[in-house]
Amino acid sequence: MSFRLTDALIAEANAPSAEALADDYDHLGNQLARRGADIEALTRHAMAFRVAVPSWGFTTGGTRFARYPGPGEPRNVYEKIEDCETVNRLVRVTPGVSLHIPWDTPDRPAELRASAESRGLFFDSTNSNTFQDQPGQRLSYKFGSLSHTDPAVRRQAIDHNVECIALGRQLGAKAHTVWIGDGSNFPGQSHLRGALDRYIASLRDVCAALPADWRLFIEHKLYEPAFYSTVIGDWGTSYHCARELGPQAFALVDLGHHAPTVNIEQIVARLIQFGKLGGFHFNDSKYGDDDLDAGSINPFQLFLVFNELVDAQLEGVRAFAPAYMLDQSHNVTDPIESIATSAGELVRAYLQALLVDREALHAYQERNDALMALLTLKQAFTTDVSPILATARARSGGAIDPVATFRLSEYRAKKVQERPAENQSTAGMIGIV
Ligand code: RM4
Ligand code: MN
Ligand code: MN
Repeated sequence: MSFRLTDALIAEANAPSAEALADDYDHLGNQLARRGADIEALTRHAMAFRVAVPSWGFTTGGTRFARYPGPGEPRNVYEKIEDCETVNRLVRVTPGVSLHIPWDTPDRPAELRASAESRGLFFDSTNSNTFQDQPGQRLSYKFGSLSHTDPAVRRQAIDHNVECIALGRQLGAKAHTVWIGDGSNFPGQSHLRGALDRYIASLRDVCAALPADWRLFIEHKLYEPAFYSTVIGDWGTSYHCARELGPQAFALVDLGHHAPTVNIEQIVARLIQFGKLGGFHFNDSKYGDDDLDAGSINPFQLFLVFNELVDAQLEGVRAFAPAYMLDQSHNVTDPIESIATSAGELVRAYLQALLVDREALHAYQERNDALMALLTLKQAFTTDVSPILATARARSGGAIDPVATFRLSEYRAKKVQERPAENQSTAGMIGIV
């Protein structure tokens, strides 16, 4: 039997801090009541929040240069599901799992689904990979995939996406995410309009394989691996494709996929307004697609994104059900600790956004009182909602302090015993064939 984080262990870890938490919660409740906010309603919102975890985030990610695998890391998708359960048991808001194919293709899908369900988890989406060649692959993606000049390569990439959807159906998923690395490295290398035409034509074939209750998410990214032009490089292109492809296609915003100065919350607002916001890959970024932990670099930006989401939610904007997913790469931390913490940072930003006095903000906007509008946002952003986060977790059976509880459990040390290292590559992406 493999080691699991039990309710008893979590309760034991919670016990010593329960009284102090109750005090802090009461104090915050009184403070918020003076502002007209109901702490119990906020706690219910925190308990109802959901974000999916990425299967590919449970092993050390590495950089282009090296990967330093941690001891006791999962060696396959079945062991990754154990770690997903552990995160969800700690934080109780992450029952959904996104799968990367073929990195995490199960050889026994029915067994994987049953294992996930027995742990209170489900598969929310599949992600395709046509940005690498796999061993034995017939045609290469060196010069692109869905937008390749050669129809045979495009067909191979389409077939891969269709296979991802078929697998997702077996696993009970309801969405498929497409990110491609297609683009060019030199001016003149690629016909810019032609490449986009070919991409859209390919995705039409992928869409034709989508079950009626599925959504297709199109993920844009500014650059990398292509360094001169990228076919789906910005939200405008993604939005155009989503419109072309019809009602099941949406744009997905990965927070790390924009130039450092771009106003991401405005992109979110635009996509909401146009009915094409599909969801998010949450992470944080200092320079580019850094895949750092959500809220670790720019928590104010994360809050401003949630401010747009809450604003739209309260207004009941049409076609508004964005999927929340984490997409991070953990190089120097334990992936379980990072993912659990990041999930908490999203709930934090969500609660802060719920605390915005929208009536006051609206009035200041109408009067063009820029300073008071900012201060209204800042009042919400600077409220320490930690006691709500901890209380929501504890009431759901989770940990008051997820990282401390995880460490106390010695989960990783137990997994070192259970998961003796195989021939793990320590090469970074540069070393991957
Ligand atoms: C890409 C993009 C995709 C992710 C891959 C691993 O930059 O963010 O969502 O699946 O990386
Ligand atoms: Mn992503
Ligand atoms: Mn990325």
